[in-house]
Amino acid sequence: RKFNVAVVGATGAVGEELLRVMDAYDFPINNIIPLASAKSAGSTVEYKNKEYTVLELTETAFEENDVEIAFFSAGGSISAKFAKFAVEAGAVVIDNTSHFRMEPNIPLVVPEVNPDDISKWKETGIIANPNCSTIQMVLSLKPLDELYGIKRVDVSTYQAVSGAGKAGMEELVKQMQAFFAFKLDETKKEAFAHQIALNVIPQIDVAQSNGFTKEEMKMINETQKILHKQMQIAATCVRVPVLRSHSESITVTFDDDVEVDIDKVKEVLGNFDNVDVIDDLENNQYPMPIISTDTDTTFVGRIRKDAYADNIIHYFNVADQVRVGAATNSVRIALKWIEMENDI
Ligand code: 2RA
Repeated sequence: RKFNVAVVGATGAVGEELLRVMDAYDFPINNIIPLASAKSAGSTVEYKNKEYTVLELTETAFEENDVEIAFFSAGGSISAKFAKFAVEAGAVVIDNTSHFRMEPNIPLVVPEVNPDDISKWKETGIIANPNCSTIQMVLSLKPLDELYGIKRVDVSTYQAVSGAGKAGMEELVKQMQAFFAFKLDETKKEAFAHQIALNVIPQIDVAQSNGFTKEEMKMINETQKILHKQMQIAATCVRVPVLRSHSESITVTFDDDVEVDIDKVKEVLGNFDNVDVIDDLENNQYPMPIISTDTDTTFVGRIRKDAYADNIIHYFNVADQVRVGAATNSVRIALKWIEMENDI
């Protein structure tokens, strides 16, 4: 069985990547319906060497094109306005924005971690894709929680500019070019509040009343929802001048009575689906953004026991945020949904 698949936000960074990932995964497609704002309508996108014309996103576009699976990646306000029309047309919506994530009756899914939650899709017709920095973190937290039981997580992120879309990537590249032309002061600062080239910015998304940012609260709330556990979490999210892979320095505190066996920790991480361990410090081997970019794998390394407490470990975690953190996770959700709901 093959499906009519709409991609809302088809000309954005994640929309374009969705098409590439579906191609790589041989997604069972009958027809692709790329949808975008009136501004982008009429342009074309490519799928399996064939060009498709981008149509304007309208309230009737889903019904008119018999859409069965609709990926949304055009911002929260677009999902808020248009997802219901896709559902009314009979499609399952896989939403990559933050709009629906914390609604209790909408599943928030990383297929390797909480696949069973997908069955809840029937209540609303919508499955939410978590925030990119959450996805790569829970992929490593899940096997660790199963092994020992996690009490607390402290994470600092080093997030790539692709998290702010194509505009973020272009801004970094332009500022780097301007630096070499001695014109950095003249470049625009639109995607980020400050210069991002040769800098790091300890703020992603807007301030919250508790002193955290919205990105940090997403990591906290979404992780608890996905893992079905109210563990303590503190996050500090930082933008760095890297193109498209997020890195995370993670400290995990296990339950009080745990005595960590670090070899066992490495074993369960390495055995988990789509997670690889690269961990040979003496030979300078560890995960880095340039290793994970353009891959569908979350890499972990620098795995070590705390110098003082037997129940604490530290490690470094890296993944391509456009793929693992967005497009690939959405495609994996869709493939799991097809398997579960269509008996394939
Ligand atoms: C960022 N988390 O990196 C966002 C994108 N989803 O800005």
